[in-house]
Amino acid sequence: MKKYYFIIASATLLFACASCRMNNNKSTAKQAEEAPAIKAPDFNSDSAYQYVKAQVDFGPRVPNTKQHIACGEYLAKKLASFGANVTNQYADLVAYDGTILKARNIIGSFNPETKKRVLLFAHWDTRPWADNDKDESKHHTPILGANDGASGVGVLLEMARLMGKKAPLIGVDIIFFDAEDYGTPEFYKGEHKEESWCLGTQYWAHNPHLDRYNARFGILLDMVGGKGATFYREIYSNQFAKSVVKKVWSKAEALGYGSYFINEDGGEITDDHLFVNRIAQIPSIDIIPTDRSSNEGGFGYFWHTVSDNMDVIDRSTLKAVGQTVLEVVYNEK
Ligand code: AHN
Ligand code: ZN
Repeated sequence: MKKYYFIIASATLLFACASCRMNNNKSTAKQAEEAPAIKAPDFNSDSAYQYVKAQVDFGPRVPNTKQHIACGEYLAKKLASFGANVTNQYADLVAYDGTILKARNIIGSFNPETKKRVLLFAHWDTRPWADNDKDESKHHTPILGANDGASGVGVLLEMARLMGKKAPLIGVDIIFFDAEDYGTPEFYKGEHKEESWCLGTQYWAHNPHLDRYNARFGILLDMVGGKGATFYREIYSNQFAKSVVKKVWSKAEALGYGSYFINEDGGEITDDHLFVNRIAQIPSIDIIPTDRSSNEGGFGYFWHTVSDNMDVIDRSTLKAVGQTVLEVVYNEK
């Protein structure tokens, strides 16, 4: 008799436990979708700003110059100091005019053993010509590229610093691509091909640093430091990676950065993400500004001009982009 009681009692207990667990699962399912896998760290915009400035302090980072070599060393050392697994990809790439560019893609990996990965990228080279400057005499002057080059890299370095202190659940690969901005200059009379841009990215997409490399998605940060920048949903990003656009723009909105990330379509931009999409077939988006204040549209009045210096960089924009992308990454599991 005693034994039966015991069996019934434990069966009841078991059942209660199971249903209780089921209830728990049900009630937390929705929260789990929204709650981050782990809490994202706080993006420090002063730190990011310093990483932008450190690059600009080298001077223009044009391929085949000593400033470019020195900055490449700095970037690889920085990633390593944050605990990333660093791979360098050196390549001789052919520019629109036949110039051979001694290029270096720099890859920093966190959680390298994990198959679940996210790819974050930016270009680190700067344009050899201020060919969009109002002053024609400046058209052959190399730009400092505080926004166009250093800003995306600066934001990713700050993210790398934070990931080194507390890793996200998934693996993250940060790639600093070279030779993005050696695309055919405006003043060139010959043919203008879109493949003259993003040479480092095209090389990597054909020759990834790891055999059969893959990632869930990719995010490109291009010119993410401009004062009052507005990021519209770029067309190729919509075409290749609509769900990623949604993920990022709705995260920005939820964090209160809706005045930076505008929930409207922008233009169609030939940029590093296009080749990651087309060649490597990793669904990737571009966070890139559209300046609707000027009638020209474009990426801001300082784009490809000698004015692209530290004066155009705003910590608040770095923060909006950095915190948004951080939260997206830490939300992956
Ligand atoms: C073109 O101007 C064709 N694409 C913009 C890519 C770019 C240049 N991003 C930064 N500099
Ligand atoms: Zn550029």
